[in-house]
Amino acid sequence: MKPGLPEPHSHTAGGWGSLKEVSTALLHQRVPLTDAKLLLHQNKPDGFACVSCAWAKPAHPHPFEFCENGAKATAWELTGKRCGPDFFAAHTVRELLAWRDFALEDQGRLTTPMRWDAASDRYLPVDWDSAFAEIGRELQALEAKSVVFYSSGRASLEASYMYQLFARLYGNNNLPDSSNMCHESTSVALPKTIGVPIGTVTLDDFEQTDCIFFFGQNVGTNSPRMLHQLQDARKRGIPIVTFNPLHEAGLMNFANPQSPMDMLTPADTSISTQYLRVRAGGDSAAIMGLCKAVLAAGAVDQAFLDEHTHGYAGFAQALQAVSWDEIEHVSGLRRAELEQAAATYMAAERVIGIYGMGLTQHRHGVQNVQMLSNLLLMRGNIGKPGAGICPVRGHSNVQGQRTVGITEKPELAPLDKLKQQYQFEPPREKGLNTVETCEGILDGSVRAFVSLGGNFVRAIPDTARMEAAWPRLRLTVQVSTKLNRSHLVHGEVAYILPCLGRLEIDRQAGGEQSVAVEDSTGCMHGSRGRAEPAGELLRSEPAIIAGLARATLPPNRAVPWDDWVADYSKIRDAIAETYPDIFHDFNQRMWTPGGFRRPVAAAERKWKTPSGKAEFIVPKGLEADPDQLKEGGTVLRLFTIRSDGQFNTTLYNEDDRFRGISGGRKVLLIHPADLHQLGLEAGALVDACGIAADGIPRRVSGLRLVSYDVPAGCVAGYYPECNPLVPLSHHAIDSMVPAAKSVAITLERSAVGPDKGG
Ligand SMILES: Nc1nc2c(c(=O)[nH]1)N[C@H]1C(S)=C(S)[C@@H](COP(=O)(O)OP(=O)(O)OC[C@H]3O[C@@H](n4cnc5c(=O)[nH]c(N)nc54)[C@H](O)[C@@H]3O)O[C@H]1N2
Ligand SMILES: Nc1nc2c(c(=O)[nH]1)N[C@H]1C(S)=C(S)[C@@H](COP(=O)(O)OP(=O)(O)OC[C@H]3O[C@@H](n4cnc5c(=O)[nH]c(N)nc54)[C@H](O)[C@@H]3O)O[C@H]1N2
Ligand SMILES: [Mo]
Repeated sequence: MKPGLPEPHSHTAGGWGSLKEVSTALLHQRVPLTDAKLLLHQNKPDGFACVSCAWAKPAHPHPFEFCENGAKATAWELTGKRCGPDFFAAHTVRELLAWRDFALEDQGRLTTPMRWDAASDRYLPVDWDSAFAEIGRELQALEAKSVVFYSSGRASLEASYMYQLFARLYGNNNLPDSSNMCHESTSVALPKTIGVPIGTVTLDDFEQTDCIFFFGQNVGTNSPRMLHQLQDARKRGIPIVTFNPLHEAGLMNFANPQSPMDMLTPADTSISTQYLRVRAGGDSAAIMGLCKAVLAAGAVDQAFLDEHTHGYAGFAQALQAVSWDEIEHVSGLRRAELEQAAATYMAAERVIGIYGMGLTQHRHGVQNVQMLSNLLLMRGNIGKPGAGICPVRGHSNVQGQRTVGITEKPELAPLDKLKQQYQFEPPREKGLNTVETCEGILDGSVRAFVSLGGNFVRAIPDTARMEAAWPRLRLTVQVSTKLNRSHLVHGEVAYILPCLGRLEIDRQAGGEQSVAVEDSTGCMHGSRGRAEPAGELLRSEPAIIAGLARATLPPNRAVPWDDWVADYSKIRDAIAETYPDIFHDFNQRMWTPGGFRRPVAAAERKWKTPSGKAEFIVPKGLEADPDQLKEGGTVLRLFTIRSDGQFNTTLYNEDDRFRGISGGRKVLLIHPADLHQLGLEAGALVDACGIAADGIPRRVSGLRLVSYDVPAGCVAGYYPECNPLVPLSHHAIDSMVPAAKSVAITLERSAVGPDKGG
């Protein structure tokens, strides 16, 4: 450890601290005891799929197949608190706009459909039929291409399928979703390299692997159930090599709260065997270094390269041409460290490459993923047991939404099939993704925003510009469980439509209904809600989509909205008809323990690329932000992170236990050498200022500096508090994922007083 740096945080992910956090969350949310017991059904065959992350659900689950954060997400949804008409009567929207995100969601579950009343600036209760009727009239009056249908990745396969059909029957492919801010870089990168848009590994591969490489994913906070697989791997003596600018607790040590022995013995399992503190944005360079070392050692799998790949010669040339100086400079890592990691890689026969937002949310987000694919391909580590590429998806059904047609790219939707199945002419024009939607709102070409879950206004870049443009929208419709900022920044006609969550019993004319979701490993699982609904007026997402569709679209006897809502197995039959390869016998197979897997050609070494081979892709350049960052001087590179106390824009609390941060989220983690160079001190309040090429001023005021062990030149700040600093134009080449992990900023001492808020 270098002198002058703070002590590393000795926190361990998991362990007794986790159990305490869970009971605190249940108490704070006033979850009734009967509902708390529901946790036993989480991620179990015949139970419900957790509403937190998308990590795989094993066929033989642990007695408690949930983690601290999954339990918190459950408590958050099963809360005893309610946000009904009385609450809205007591507060104008203008007043609520000054509230913190935490306070908004902490009002509890929405209970009643609400319509914004301009005269009183309040949301007033409205009945479902009048809500649907007015929204239908508004949508009919608008031009189809000016309406956007956003979805957040939590909605079930059934709801998502109905939603995409609604948009296409209405007349557009404007179906941006949360993955446009997340793993779209994966969905663009992998079809070009290995011919599938998703990862290739399953839980079985974790049992057979002999080495894991881990890039930019914070497992202890964001997919804690995966710690089971990592811990098992470590017990077998498998090396885990981690690339992350921060020393993340979950990647260092883990005590398994579901294994009493682990809790009683002080010796936690150490997770990473080598930890490389790459600079934010330095991964393409770091992986180039690994590949260069493999080439130099002559350790490629030549038979695999010859039989299965294309483009290796060009890639090898690029490896020879790149200098170690450049690799070291851009990655912030030393050649010796990278050679050591490469030696571990070469010593293994079966390697899994895992990654998250640290790779995807960059200008080179697509290239970063392709570089990982290049590394794995060099030694045949794709399409054999114990090896493969493993993007860790975010929301619990975000991968599944794409599978059933939520996409703005018409070529990815089975439009001819939909045409034949539903007797209509589907729109063929490319739709708007998240960034294009924002551009359309800014230039006035987008007039209406319909949202199936999520908190778009808070999740997107350029908060201040976007919030200013929002009121120009004619119509905003938010289908939600909890109050959030996207309800308060709204259009001229604005509705909040409260829905059931996945944990609740969904009673329809045909009895209690179940839904299905797809996990990160391409496995589909049934999910049955067990809690009493949070309110009598709530409707399910399928029922709300059907209500909107009936009120908006001309009658079409080929689309049986009412029958679907009465009995979701009929929606699944329709999905199976559209996608027989993936979903044949959907209703029979959905309760398979461990889920049923969709076909993943690359996992069998079938390459669905134009050349019929897996492709090596030569990187375009290693520098993270060629168009944005001036090296050195006073310019810092900000990467935005999630704390232990949040699920995306939902805040459970304001502390970040694993990183040892307390006293509010408006902080920047900064290296002591940068403090010194800038003449600032720990604890100082600063304004962070954007310095984007577009010249638009961007600022977040009153951030407290925390001296922290980040790579020099990089600072870390929380999402969404730092989103006003992310320029809308600063996004991944090709995938358009906002480059939230690499934003150029400068710091100024603040004029304002302290503000702990977020
Ligand atoms: N509890 C909880 N669970 C969640 C979520 C949540 O907010 N809370 N969100 C869900 C969603 S939608 C998603 S997408 C996932 C997100 O899960 P992750 O993919 O883990 O995303 P982040 O938390 O943004 O952090 C990414 C990690 O990358 C590191 N990092 C940052 N920049 C770089 C870089 O340039 N290179 C490398 N190698 N590392 C870097 C950060 O230090 C951090 O450890 O989690 C899902 N699960
Ligand atoms: N700077 C920066 N920005 C980022 C990121 C980052 O790392 N840095 N990460 C990006 C990523 S990876 C993502 S995925 C996006 C997240 O963007 P979103 O998915 O849009 O945001 P969430 O915060 O997950 O949405 C929370 C809201 O969803 C609603 N909700 C919860 N459950 C349900 C349900 O069952 N049904 C319905 N209808 N509504 C429900 C609640 O009202 C809650 O307030 O943010 C992105 N933005
Ligand atoms: Mo995400």
